[in-house]
Amino acid sequence: CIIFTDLDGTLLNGETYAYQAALPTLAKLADQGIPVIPVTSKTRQEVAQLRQDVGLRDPFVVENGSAIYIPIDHPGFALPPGDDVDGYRVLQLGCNYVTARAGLKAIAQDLGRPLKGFGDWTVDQVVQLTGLSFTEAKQAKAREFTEPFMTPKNVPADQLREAVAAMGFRVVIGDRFSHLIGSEAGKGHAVRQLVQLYQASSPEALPITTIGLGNSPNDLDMLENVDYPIVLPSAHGPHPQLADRGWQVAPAPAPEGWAIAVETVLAAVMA
Ligand code: 2M8
Repeated sequence: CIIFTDLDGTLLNGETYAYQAALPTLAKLADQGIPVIPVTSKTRQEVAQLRQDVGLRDPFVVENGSAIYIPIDHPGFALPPGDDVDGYRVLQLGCNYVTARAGLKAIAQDLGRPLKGFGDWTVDQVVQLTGLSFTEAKQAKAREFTEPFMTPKNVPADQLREAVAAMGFRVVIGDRFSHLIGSEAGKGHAVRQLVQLYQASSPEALPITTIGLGNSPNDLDMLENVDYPIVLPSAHGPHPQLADRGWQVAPAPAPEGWAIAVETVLAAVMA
């Protein structure tokens, strides 16, 4: 069994980024050897910090499925070929950050609107916009692949999507930020690749059960690629685009709802 999880609003509280209520469940999963794989729009530096804080040791997926980072001492499966960076084997799926930045400028020009992203803002401005601490905001600005930018209020979503596609990128449109992503990147693509790696190393090719947890439309293609998709609600309920799929909805927002939902689904899977 493998758990794939989004972070903001899913494992971490959407407003405060708190995760403490999930720690006992995370400790149990570690004891049982069940991998917990973050699949997030956050950067490698942000995820590395979180892994250290909560004691995760498994691979992780950064910047909306732009890259898979596998610790090179990871025992779960044989390392696939690739480059090593800072103790990780890196499987890059998306474009580089310089390409995303150039793409954002070109899209802004095409739309005739200024589009401002993390690369345009100081650390203090990112603190203001996100509520992250100074150190966390610095880690969020250390982007390698994608550019989060302020969602333009006066551009219809379809027009933004068209302009982005015309420049050869993908976009995940959020209420506050949208993310400009390389066309080959995606949470679903990364999840499929990781499942294949685990599956290839599974004794007697036993089928691996996958659980996925997410809270927003950018988690859709991750949730579509797991056996047990679970939707985390906010205080106002589940996101409308995830609510009508017939997927299980956690009984509370993150992090409490994450812990309850994981314990419940595991009891069912293991039974
Ligand atoms: C951005 O991501 C969130 C969703 O996770 C968003 O789009 O609102 C990213 O820049 C991420 O790196 C950062 O940690 C987060 C902070 O709220 O914002």
